[in-house]
Amino acid sequence: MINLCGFAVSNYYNKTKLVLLEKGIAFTEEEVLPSQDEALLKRSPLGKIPFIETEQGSLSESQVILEYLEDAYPAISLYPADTFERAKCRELIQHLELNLELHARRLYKEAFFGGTVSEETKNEVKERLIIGLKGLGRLAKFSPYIAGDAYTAADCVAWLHFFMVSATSQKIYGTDLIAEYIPNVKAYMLLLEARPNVQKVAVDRAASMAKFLKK
Ligand SMILES: N[C@@H](CCC(=O)N[C@@H](CS)C(=O)NCC(=O)O)C(=O)O
Repeated sequence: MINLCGFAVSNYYNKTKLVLLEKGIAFTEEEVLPSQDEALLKRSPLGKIPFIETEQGSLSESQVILEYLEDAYPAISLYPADTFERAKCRELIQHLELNLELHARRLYKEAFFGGTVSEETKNEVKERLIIGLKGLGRLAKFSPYIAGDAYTAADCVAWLHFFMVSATSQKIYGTDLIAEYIPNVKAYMLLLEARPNVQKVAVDRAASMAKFLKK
């Protein structure tokens, strides 16, 4: 049985959880906060979450975990069968991570944690997010799913990153950059949110967020 460790405020945790749910893999959840405690560093090399524990040992890095789950549990596949299409699906995931999420994260301190971010950083991040969004717009198919006619791991990842980048840009810039640069995104998000497992992750995320904000 897989043990998923982390907490449901984290996009990376939710990405891993959604894929476990969509693939119908049995798993337990253990609430673990990131830290530099020696005990945690033995389970996750940088003290980050998420990580999973398997019978063979623990595994960190959400994308590596997704690839492992795909290899170890192929019965319900979240990647296209065709080799090139599989690569295109991974290309989308990589773009979402590198050209959206990682830029937006530089704003989280002010958007969600009561800190402040310099105007210079805000301007730089906005510029990079717009470049990333335009690039993603060139890659994404939305027909109706992001990689084509089948629901894939790239949709699991896109749903989470779009949510966070949208919330962050509204807080910092007063505008939803996702809606501005990806015109079909509203219908796309509604399509994904009709899925029971997406709904479960959203409900758990909201509960975890409320608990986190109370603290
Ligand atoms: N590349 C990692 C990122 C994981 C990550 O940054 N997790 C955050 C929580 S959302 C964390 O543990 N932060 C603590 C830290 O950076 O020390 C992944 O995809 O799993």
